[in-house]
Amino acid sequence: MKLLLTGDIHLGRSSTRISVNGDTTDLRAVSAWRRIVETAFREKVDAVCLSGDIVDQDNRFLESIGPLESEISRLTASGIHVLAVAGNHDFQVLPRVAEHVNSEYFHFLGQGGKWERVTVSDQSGNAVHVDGWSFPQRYVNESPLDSYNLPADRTIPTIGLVHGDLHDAKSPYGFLNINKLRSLDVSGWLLGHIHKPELDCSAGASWVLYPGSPQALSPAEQGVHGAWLTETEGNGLKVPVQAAISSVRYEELDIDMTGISSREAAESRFFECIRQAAQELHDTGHGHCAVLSLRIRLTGESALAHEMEAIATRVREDLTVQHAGLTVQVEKIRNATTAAINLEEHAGTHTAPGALVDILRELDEEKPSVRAHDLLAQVMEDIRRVDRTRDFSTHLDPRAVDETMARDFIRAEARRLLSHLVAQIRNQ
Ligand SMILES: [Mn+2]
Repeated sequence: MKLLLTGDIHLGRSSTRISVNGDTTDLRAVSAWRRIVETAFREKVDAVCLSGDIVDQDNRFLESIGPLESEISRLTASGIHVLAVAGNHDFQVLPRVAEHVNSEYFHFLGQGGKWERVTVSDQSGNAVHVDGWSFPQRYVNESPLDSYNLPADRTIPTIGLVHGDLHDAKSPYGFLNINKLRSLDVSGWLLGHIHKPELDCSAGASWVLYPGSPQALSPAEQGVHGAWLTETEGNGLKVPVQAAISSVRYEELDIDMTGISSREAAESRFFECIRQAAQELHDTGHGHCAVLSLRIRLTGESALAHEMEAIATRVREDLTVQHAGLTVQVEKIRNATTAAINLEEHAGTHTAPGALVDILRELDEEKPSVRAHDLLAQVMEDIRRVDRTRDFSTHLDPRAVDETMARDFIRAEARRLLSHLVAQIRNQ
């Protein structure tokens, strides 16, 4: 049997921070949903699995109910099963949709936070269990896995559908422990909540998939965004494969400005790197993608470090690049270039710049020192704490906070501080 896997569609929303002159690319999540359904028909799947936050109840959701219901009906009328669980954004809406879609092929699973199993089969008698749990309200502080009680059946594949947070044990959005997921008799887990696609498929264990938002919705949602396909194989499920769906691709691009010493050279470097990014996306196959939105970070040491902000702003205003069939926009530029500072000169000097240089070095070591390790842990916790504050957590979708994010943050701040300290010393 063939299954299509998706979640976090957030019908009602559109890709944000896109402003390309004259471009008419459809940025709406609802259009991505229609492309997903087309993919389901084209791939002749037996079932479509939806892992929550299909509808965004904070954003024009009444307009989304129609297309959601009509496309589900189109699938079920063709004998394709649709299985859905609710997330924190659609715990109220999905039960209403379930009432309207009157088909034995539509299954709203785990209503009220109670695990529920539906077994679907094809005409040749192949079958798969689908175990699902739905958000009963917006916040869930206990782990949905604590109440998993469905019987193990190793004779046919089982897929688990649940919306929740793999990364933060204190999450108010249903913490899911990865080891617990792997220990249950389930062939694969389709999760929802985190918008960045994430596939964990350690050998010998069940795979765990965050399908990600099929339409990339913000500059934080980088990389390929789409839906996923899997097939039953004996009593298991194959590792899912991604099918690109999003009409927008957000990427971060570092441009190294080392050695650049004139305005003209800076502009050329800029355009050359942007065209190259578009070419690379084109060469790897961009599916439905029509807009490439770049968040650029200027790096390296340059004599023009202090002017880089102004140069970048001007280039950005003039910029419309059509390259390799893509419209390219520069959404934001961050200047992380530094004036040439000789780190050696300050290392181990028992001065403020010296202390920063030591921290920068310890962070880059393969095995960070106890101090660097503690600092990373502290910064990760600080970022999570800020993300959890009410203003952010109720309006923004949560993001995975990891060491790379913390390290980049510390490095950038230390560099910035170092430039200021060194400039002060020079000016004394
Ligand atoms: Mn969610």
